[in-house]
Amino acid sequence: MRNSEIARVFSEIAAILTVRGENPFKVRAYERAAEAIGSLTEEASALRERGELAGIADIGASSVAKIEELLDTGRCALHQELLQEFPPTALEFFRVPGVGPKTVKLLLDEAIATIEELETAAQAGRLRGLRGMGAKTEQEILRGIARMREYGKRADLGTAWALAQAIVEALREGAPVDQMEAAGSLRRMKETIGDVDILVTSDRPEEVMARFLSLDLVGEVVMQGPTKSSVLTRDGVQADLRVVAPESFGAALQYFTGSKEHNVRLRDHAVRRKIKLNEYGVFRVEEGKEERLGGRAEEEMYAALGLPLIPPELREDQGEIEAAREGALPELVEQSQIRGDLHVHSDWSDGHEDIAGMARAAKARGYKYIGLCDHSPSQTVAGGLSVERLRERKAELEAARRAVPGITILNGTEVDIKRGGGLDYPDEVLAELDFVVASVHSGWKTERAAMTARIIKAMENPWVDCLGHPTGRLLGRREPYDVDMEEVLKAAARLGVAMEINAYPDRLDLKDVHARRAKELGVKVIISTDAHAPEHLDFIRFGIGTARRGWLEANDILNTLSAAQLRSRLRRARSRRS
Ligand code: DGT
Ligand code: CA
Ligand code: CA
Ligand code: ZN
Repeated sequence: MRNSEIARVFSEIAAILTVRGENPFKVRAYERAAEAIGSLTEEASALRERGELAGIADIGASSVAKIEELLDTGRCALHQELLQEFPPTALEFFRVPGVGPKTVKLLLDEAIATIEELETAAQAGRLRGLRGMGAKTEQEILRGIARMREYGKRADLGTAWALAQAIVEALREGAPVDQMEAAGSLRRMKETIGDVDILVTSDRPEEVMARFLSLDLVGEVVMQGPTKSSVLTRDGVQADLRVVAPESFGAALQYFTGSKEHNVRLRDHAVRRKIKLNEYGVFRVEEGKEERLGGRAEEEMYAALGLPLIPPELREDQGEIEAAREGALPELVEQSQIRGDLHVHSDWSDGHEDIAGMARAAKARGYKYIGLCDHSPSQTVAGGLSVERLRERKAELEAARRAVPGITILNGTEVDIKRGGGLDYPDEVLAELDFVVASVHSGWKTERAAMTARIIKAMENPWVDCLGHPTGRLLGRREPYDVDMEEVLKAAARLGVAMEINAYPDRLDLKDVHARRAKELGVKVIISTDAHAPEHLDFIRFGIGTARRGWLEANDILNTLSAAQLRSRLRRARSRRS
């Protein structure tokens, strides 16, 4: 049994216990175990063989027992027992944005147990009699179902990335491949991925195909052929593999990277120059004759048009071809330029690792600083720190500074923005901190004007350095809250508050187009992972992808600065607001 399947069982237990109204801390323990298992870099079965399951943070003895039960029997008794009283089809309800545990309980009491039944009931106006529900809720539910179906077919970037990585590694080890690259929306780092497209060259294509179709992660073969096959993985994501000739690898990579809109625009551009582009190469067409100009390397495709290579993240037909023509492509930020992660949780709130452990993991990634941003008191379930606990944390933080030299640990917080725009710590407490991220974690349904005012009021606080995950969306699970982003960005420019690109793969918020607008308005961005465990620090690549899709360069991003530059920059911005 794979980690993702074990994690799913734990999440389902947590979901059902929530509906039963069990103690939130008990529920949270299962959620944390699910997260911990989901972020393991090794299979649980391997850890178990070495007797290391019990050593994983956030996996207690009872969770270890359940994992072993799952590994041995493929089932877990508690899970099965809970499913007795909870129709498995109703687990889908949790995937409908806007439907929470209270609603699920009401629905089950009414014997509504499938998405289809829920949809019919909402359409027929049969929900509005239920406690707390009106015609508006019915509309929200119907919209949520539509959203779920739309998203349901797409994987999040993190899942697709891990999958592509696993396929590439397996083929590199076990098949005669030469060149290999993932193309499509994954290479463009889009926030959700319809399917994974992998291209390879090989002089023994049949062996590559055979190996691909026999990979452990393959759930079902959808289509199989000598040069192209498609599979559905066990996670339900489709992956296509194409074997192409070496002299066409660059052409195929260009073509299958897309986007379709970019390719259409590029071909328009080519036709006017009597050039033909396709997945086999680039050709000059004159008097009915074709002369091959290239296709082995992707650069050749653009060079034939007199253009520099356009980075994949820009290929969305958003002005990139014109910019390339004018020599005005941005120098997109790169991972090597990121010098620190400024939104990291420790086990003082809901993280899985202690302060020194997070610092060591950041240092191992070449970082010069981290911002330790545990939650504030309102986040009771996420272990939000009271003022006393926040001050106690300082002692351990000092010890970690001594224990892990060579990296600056900023004493920070992720402070809640309360409903009126006030903050969850008093100003004199915030003033003691090196770095303050302010985030909305409640009142999602606040209407637009009030939400916008609430956020801007928080940004006016002199101690707030950065607005965390600015629209609060959880891809496929929760809609962004209704906020006037243009107004928020203008306020950020005026107040010198940075905007976070939260790299956690189900957030990616600010999203690409908002990041680009931020840059236009002169707003600085911070790319952070919101890491709750050391491995999460690697999510930075998804935040960088989003920043690149937003045309951002190193000087748009504060965490490309040195620790000293960053501190002085934050100090100056704070003094502007006080
Ligand atoms: P996805 O999978 O929905 O997240 O998005 P993509 O961009 O990966 O799309 P996909 O997998 O359907 O096709 C991969 C690329 O192949 C696409 O970005 C551009 C190219 N492509 C596919 N179909 C067409 C087409 O009809 N015309 C052109 N110009 N390009 C196409
Ligand atoms: Ca694709
Ligand atoms: Ca595809
Ligand atoms: Zn956070």
